[in-house]
Amino acid sequence: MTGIGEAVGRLLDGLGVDRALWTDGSMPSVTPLTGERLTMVRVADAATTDEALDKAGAAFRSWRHVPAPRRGELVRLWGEELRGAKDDLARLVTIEAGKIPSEGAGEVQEMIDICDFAVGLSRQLYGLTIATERPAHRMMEVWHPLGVIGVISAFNFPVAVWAWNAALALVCGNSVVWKPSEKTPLTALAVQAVFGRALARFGDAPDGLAQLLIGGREVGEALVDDNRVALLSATGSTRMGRSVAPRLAARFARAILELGGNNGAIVAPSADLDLALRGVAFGAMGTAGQRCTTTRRVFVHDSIYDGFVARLKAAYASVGVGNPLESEVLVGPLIDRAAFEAMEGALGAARAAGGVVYGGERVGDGASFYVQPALVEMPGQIGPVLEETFAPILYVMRYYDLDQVIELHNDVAAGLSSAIFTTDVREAERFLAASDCGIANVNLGTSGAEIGGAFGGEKETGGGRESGSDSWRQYMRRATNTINYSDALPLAQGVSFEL
Ligand code: UN1
Repeated sequence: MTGIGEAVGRLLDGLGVDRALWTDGSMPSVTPLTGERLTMVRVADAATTDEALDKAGAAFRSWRHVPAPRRGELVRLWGEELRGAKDDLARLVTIEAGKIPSEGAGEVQEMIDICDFAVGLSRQLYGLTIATERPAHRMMEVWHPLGVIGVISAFNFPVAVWAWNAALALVCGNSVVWKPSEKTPLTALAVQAVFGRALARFGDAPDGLAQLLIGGREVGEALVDDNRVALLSATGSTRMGRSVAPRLAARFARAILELGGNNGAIVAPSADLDLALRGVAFGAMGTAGQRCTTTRRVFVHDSIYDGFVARLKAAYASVGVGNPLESEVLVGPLIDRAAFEAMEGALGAARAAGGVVYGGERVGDGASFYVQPALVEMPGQIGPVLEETFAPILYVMRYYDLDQVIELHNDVAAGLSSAIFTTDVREAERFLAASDCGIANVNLGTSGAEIGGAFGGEKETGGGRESGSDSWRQYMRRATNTINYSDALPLAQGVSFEL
């Protein structure tokens, strides 16, 4: 094992991950920091998956009867354990997903935050009491646990997205089966071990309450197609969503889809340009452009275009790119060769469509893929600008009129996140009223949402909502109960049916 391999071994041992799970398997674990293979991870086969779903069903049938505040206690302990393991988990996120240390730590913080949120929620699974038209009747809605929740997560948020789903699902009385990205099995094993510590302290949770299934496409497909899974929450590409959504619909399963984004920001003439520069730079270059919320398009008003874009180019030219374990950089590696090739392809298409590309060069060589983030001045919203390329490419376009640019902003297939930089309250409100995205911000970038809000987007982003606000309702089923406490039987809508 190499230096990184040994560091990973120490981290996994320290977190108490069973060595057999990550030393003698058949699926390679690779770090994008150097491109080297670290270990061979054990994968679930069809029989293991089948058994896991049976166990999850049994766990649900028991857990659903545990009072919700007591279920919250498990999540409270989980949050405590995560606090203790934060540094180690963050380092693993850096090693496996390539995030810079502060973003690795931020991702673990998202897990802690959603645990806190879910603990409070465990005492707030409220339903409504509704006025009835019949005398001496009471009508109310009650929320019940749903069943087994399947979670498919992506490499770029290898642990937080699982926690968003699992923390809510568990306080709502469900069991969880998780298939992480094939690119990030080690962080999955690590957070599962940390969850195991909370389970041990909790004491009497049913076996199989939250299970991890590492494996390839077939494991994900089993979760999609199996009737034992009541709700599937899947994060990934729109292409993946297109295949998953009809299959879930065919068996009337619930779906939370969090798919592609093609997020735009508008920089208006009155914008605080220092703030806008930082907001756009973090949104576009942060996480090496590999967030679903990454800023991919920026529309700059003609009156400030030249000055603002010159400053943006300078920021792009000077940003530190490299191995975040070795030096203080802001941009780590792309996840793999395919990501690099997709970036090259998009830049080629942009040039062919009349775009002028700054940056985008590969930094270093070998088995890892570091790139200088690319800023591309485009003559219009054409060609690759219309698609999400999961890499640090920012398409820059000039605009003249706010209404026109808002229309252009909305004229893409995805609808996840959006932003405007302006100090003009009318412009801000016009944008918020018109943006067709699930997230719309003023004077901050498109990425880096807090867990308290509902997270997700419209159109090809899939329509699902995770994390805060009332997203929890998706993990429960609602029953409307009407109780007649009279000795008469008045029928609704004035219907008469006298025997
Ligand atoms: C994702 O990229 O799938 O808003 C999730 C953000 C993060 C979550 C991103 N809190 O950028």
